[in-house]
Amino acid sequence: MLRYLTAGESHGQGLVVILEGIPAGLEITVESIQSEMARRRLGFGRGPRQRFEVDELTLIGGVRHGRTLGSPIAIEIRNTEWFRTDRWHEEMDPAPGATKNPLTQVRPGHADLAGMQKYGFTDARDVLERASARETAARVAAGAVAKALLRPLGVEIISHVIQMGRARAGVARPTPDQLDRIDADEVRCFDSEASEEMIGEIKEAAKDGDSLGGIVEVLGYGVPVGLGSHVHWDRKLDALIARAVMSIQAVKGVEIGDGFEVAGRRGSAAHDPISWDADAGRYRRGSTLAGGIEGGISTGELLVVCAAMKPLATLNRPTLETVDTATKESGVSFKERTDVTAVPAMGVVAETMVALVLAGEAQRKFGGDSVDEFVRNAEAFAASLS
Ligand code: EPS
Repeated sequence: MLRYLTAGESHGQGLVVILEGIPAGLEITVESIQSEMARRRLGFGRGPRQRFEVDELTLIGGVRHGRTLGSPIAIEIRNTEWFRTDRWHEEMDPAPGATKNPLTQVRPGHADLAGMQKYGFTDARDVLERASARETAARVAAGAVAKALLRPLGVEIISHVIQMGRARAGVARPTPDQLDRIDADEVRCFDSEASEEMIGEIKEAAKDGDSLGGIVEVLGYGVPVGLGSHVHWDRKLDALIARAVMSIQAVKGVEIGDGFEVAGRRGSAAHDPISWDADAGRYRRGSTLAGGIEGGISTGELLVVCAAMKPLATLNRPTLETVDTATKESGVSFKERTDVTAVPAMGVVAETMVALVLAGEAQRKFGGDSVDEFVRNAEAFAASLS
């Protein structure tokens, strides 16, 4: 079983992630994690932070001479702004003290108000620093390791933006060899015509000081048969993926396969037909309506997961009606540096969350203390299928 824990505030000294359950012998380098983290900073519509944030990371434990030891992997990601400027030193100082600028005009749609009530805070910064999507940088670092573990099984996980505001991409699905092309696109969209429309939408929203949400599709190629289980609710692969993806900041909807569309069809047209491919010696499904999961178990077909992100609740020109928690006077929410949209980055984070679930379930199914043992077990299981 794979476990991981992240710590750190958005404008503090940095983030830390500890990942336990990765077998020994997996090749990991700082550069391989860093290149995955750089993908998360992509995307037209991101704010100034992404231009100076470099995600400097240090492998603190669990890796020796470029290989995992089977022990917990600890990664530290320093925040550039903390180490290159003193802008946040006073505001985020861990030593005893108090802020001179409590944030009290709570932002609708953020964790601000509910978090202040729950934890008894009078300054929204006590909530927002941890609620911020900066934390996803640590998840992506862990996800880079999970992806590396899945690769010897032949699993590749990619994502692309299929909707940004009102602009919608066509239905074509990219394959793993086309990921570079997606990452080279300014909004990580596979459909170049739609990409232009999406950029237009972002520019219009930016002009108004507004924000945009959208939808990404995550595709898992080469997912082995048999991950997850039908036997209990908390072992179902679709449930585990839905929880993991829904946990991404600002994600409000998760869909497996054609989940919502299929609900309006008749049963006779809502399921993927099964056939036997004698040449390949395996079963095939004729479509991807179920998104590669039946009864909570992976079928070996393409894994399809969509995630819907709401428009960011911090606006460059705040207009959302709210109340000042100190005075109870109505007004608009406070202003905080922000992005116009983070949908392209969310795709990379969604890949990460799917990878972490699949790597955990693959470890549960195939076990192994070394990568060789893990792969050998997976291959033996695949060979036993008929
Ligand atoms: C974020 C607000 C912005 C984003 C940040 C997430 O940060 P700042 O307020 O420092 O400009 O850039 O995302 C990241 C720093 C990151 O690495 O993704 C928020 O409120 O969620």
